[in-house]
Amino acid sequence: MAINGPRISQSLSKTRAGVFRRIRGLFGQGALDEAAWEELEILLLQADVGISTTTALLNELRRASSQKGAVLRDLLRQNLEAMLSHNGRGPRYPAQGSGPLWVVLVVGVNGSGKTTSIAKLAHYHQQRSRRVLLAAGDTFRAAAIEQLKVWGVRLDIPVVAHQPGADPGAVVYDAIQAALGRGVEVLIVDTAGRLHTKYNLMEELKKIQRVIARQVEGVPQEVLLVLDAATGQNALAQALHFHQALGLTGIFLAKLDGTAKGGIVFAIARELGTPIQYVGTGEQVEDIAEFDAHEFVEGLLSP
Ligand SMILES: Nc1nc2c(ncn2[C@@H]2O[C@H](COP(=O)(O)OP(=O)(O)OP(=O)(O)O)[C@@H](O)[C@H]2O)c(=O)[nH]1
Ligand SMILES: [Mg+2]
Repeated sequence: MAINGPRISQSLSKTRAGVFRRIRGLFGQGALDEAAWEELEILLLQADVGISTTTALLNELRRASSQKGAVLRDLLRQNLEAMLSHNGRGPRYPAQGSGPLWVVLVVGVNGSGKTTSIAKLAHYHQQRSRRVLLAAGDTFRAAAIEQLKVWGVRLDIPVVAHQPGADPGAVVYDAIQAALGRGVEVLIVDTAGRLHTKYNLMEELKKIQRVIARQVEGVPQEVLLVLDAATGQNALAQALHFHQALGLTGIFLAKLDGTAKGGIVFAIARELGTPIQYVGTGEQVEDIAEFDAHEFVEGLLSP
C-alpha cells in the first residue's frame, strides 16, 4: 500500500552516498580481485551489517567468484533482498477488523524516537479513516506527557494521560476503557525509555502488557520496538533484550534519513527475525513509510 510522504529510497540518500556508494564501486567490469573482496568485507562491516551476517554473505558470493562484477552485484542484491523477505509482513492493522480494538504498544530506549514515531503512526491510521486514541504511558518524564499532548492537539487526536509519576498500568487501563467506550479502533501506547534506577523497565513494560491483556483478549496485537537506525550494532543488542522480555511483533526503524550506514537492517532481519514494519524518514508526521525489502535494497545497490 503506497502512503503519502517520502519513499524509502529518498530517505536513503545519505546511506547511498556513504558506505554503499563505495560498495557499488567495487563491482566493475571484471571479477573481483583479492583486494576487492577484502574491501567488500570491510565495507559491509562499516555499514553495520555485522560479522556473522557479513560472513554468510561473503561465503555465498565467493561461490560465484569467477563471475563478473555486475553478476556479483546482482547476486549480492538478491541475497540481501532474500534476507529481508519476511520484513514488512506482520500484524499491521487487519484488513478485516479482528475485534473491537487494535492496541499498539510502543517500546524502545530513551531518545530512540518513540513519541515522534507514535505521532506518525497515529497520522498513518488517521489517514486510513481509523479512529485513534493515544495513551501517555511514559509517566516517568513530565515532558514526555506534554510532548504527546502537543502531538494530540496538532493531529486532533485525544490523549489519555495522568500526572507525572503515575502508574502507567493505570493510564493504560483508563485508555482502554475510553477506547472501548468511544468506539476507538486503534489505541497507541507510549512508554518510558528509561526509569529511575530502582525500577526495572522490562518489568514495568510486562506489567503494562498484562493490564492490556486482562481487559481485551489477544491484545496487544502489536508490540513495536522503535530503534534509532544510527545506533548500529548496539540496536541489535537492544532489540534482543526487548524481544526476550516482551515478544516483539515488529520494528519501527526511526531516523533512517540520518544515517550513512543502514546495514543494521540486515543484521536485525537475520539475527532477530522480527520484521521491520515501518521506517521513519524525518521529523514530521508524514515522514513514515512501510518497509519494502525490494525498494530498500534497490535503493542501496542500484547504480
Ligand atoms: N531525522 C529524524 N529525526 C527523528 C526521527 N524520529 C524521531 N526523530 C527525532 O529524534 C528525537 C527524539 O525523538 P522522540 O520521539 O522524542 O524520542 P523518544 O524515544 O520518545 O524519547 P524519550 O521519550 O526521551 O524516551 C526528536 O528530536 C525527534 O524529532 C526520524 O525518523 N528522522
Ligand atoms: Mg518519548
